[in-house]
Amino acid sequence: MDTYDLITRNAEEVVTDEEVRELAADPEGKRAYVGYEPSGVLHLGHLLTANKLIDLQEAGMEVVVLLADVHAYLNDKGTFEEIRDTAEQMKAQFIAYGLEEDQTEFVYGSEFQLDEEYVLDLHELEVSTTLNRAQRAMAEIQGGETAKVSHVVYPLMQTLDIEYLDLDLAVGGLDQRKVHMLAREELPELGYDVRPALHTPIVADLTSGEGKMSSSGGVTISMEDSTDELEEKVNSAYCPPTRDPEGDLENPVLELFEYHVFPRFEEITVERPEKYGGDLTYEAYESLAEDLESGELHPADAKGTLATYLDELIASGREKLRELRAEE
Ligand code: NAL
Repeated sequence: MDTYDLITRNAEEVVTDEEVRELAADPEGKRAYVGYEPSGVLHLGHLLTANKLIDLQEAGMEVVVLLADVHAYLNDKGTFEEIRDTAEQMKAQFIAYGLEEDQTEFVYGSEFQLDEEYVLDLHELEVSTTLNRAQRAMAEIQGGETAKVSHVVYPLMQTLDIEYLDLDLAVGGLDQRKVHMLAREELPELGYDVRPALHTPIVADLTSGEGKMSSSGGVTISMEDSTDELEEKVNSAYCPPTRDPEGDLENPVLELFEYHVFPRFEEITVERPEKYGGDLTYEAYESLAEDLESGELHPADAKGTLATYLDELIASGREKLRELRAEE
């Protein structure tokens, strides 16, 4: 695969395409990052951006994972000590998933965000940014609670991190786009360079095909799921055999194949008894999607296969999580 295609595959948006093309022309040693508010258990939402980091490593870039402990603290996710503990667990699960430790730089936000120079730059950004602008940037991340002062500081710090981690590309889910747009506007105010951003899609809720998978109340697949739980969740997923004519609903089963399974396996095999036509193998997502639409591939077989591959993907992270919990 061509480097630009590898860097941008499964991206919902790149800002700007021209800047990313420039990066793709000379990716060696360029730095990309994703930041995560630490959480004790990784779910598929985390793994979607992790897959992108693996693509970028393959393209020759250096990847930085920011364990955003101070951001989680600002977003009221617990005591600082609790957040540091969950960050450790998160890091261990990422490594188990395949972000190799010698190729990935894991950085805690608190390692540099409390330095004098950083804090003074932050205050300068607070002066140059309107409250309204910062609130809008944060709306999708914070999800509708009454904004606290911490919620407007948060996107300003995310903006500064792009400079302080010396990054060439900011990566995040589509819910991060407004923060990255703010960063593109505000970094030049401080005399810093504008950086391109790449956004991954938000996967639809598994049972309804609407909204986002990681939202509370919905069904989420995580490193905590046993093989049986995972199978049960995938089997109850919304999987219409044909595309919704209105186009409002996504097919979460197909999305999981596209964003999670095909990027990590060369070839997918659907095991079927001879009397149902025997095994099917696919090297590309499109051919599987076409077979589902044409009726060649039954939704039940698609789900069974999806569950098997997802189980393989989360197996080592699940094992790691169990080890960590046994130590506690
Ligand atoms: C992502 C998050 C926090 C801080 C960051 C700093 C730099 C780059 C990315 C960052 C977490 C993210 C979330 N806002 O919603 O999980």
